[in-house]
Amino acid sequence: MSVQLIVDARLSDPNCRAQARQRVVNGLLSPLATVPPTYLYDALGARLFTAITELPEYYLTRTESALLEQCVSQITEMASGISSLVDLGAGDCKKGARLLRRLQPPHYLAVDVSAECLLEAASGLARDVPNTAITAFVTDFASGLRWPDGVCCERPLFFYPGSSIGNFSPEEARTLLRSLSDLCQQATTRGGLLLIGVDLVKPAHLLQAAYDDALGLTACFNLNVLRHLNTLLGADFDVRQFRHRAVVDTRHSRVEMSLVSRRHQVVHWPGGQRRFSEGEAIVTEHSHKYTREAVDSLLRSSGFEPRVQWTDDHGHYLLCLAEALC
Ligand code: AVJ
Repeated sequence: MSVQLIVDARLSDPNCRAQARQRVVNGLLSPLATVPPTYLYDALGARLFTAITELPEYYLTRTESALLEQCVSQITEMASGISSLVDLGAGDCKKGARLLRRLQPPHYLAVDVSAECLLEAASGLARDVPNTAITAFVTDFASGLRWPDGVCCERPLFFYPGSSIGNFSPEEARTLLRSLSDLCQQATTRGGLLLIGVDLVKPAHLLQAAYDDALGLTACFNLNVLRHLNTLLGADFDVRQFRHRAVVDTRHSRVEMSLVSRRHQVVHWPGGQRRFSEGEAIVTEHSHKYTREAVDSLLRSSGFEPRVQWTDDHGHYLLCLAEALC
């Protein structure tokens, strides 16, 4: 079966693009400068992140993948009646593929903001699962997912791995998850599922090492956002004049990643500029960490009932299968 590609019209609409650009500029101009973390993932950024997942310090990906291997049979059993596997932030579809081969559902919907490798990856899967219809859907689902035109997934299994949910504040996370449980309500046959991976609260030194690794890959990943902004906005960030910083903020239960100005400097782009004093930071990412209880209450307040939770022996990472409440 061939792969159907659907691109959300909002992504190519000039008005929407101008608005997105304006949001980036507003973030740079706000008193505490910020850049939305999605901009970390241009083509090079995505490769740098893949490299990070192979670092000994970055336990997240490895731990999640081992957990998934352990519980895939149980998941397959519990998700036997689903109509669609909805892979959120599918990227190269590697994680989704493992579930897909086991589940062999009637439909696979791979969703990502970047078309870059999505279509190719989704097409590559078509041979492995000949009885599954595959749709590649390019859209930004950060503030809520909507089905693409003409597609409605009757009884979906949402797959949201990688602790990507951690990039949102708890309130934003609730809004996103709520949009997923709402989609389950729309369906005529009830009983949508969510399989989500979440990084757990742990001693600060482990988080510090994971987000400021010895090789400096995370520093490259973080600094690369400035190159991306140069291309995107036509800005003149001098990458050498900023340094990577990762701070474990136990009060907010998150790691804050930022870029600190090494000296007083002015950065320009067409139509604007921003002055940075020495030591002033641009926040590029928050990575929220949850307790098991906090995951439960996040899910419950978003219209899901947690069914099974799996954690590794160290209690570093959590996979949870939850059911949408009707
Ligand atoms: C892909 C968002 C889960 O927060 O751990 C890796 C990204 N940032 N190193 C994370 C990331 C710094 C990652 N997520």
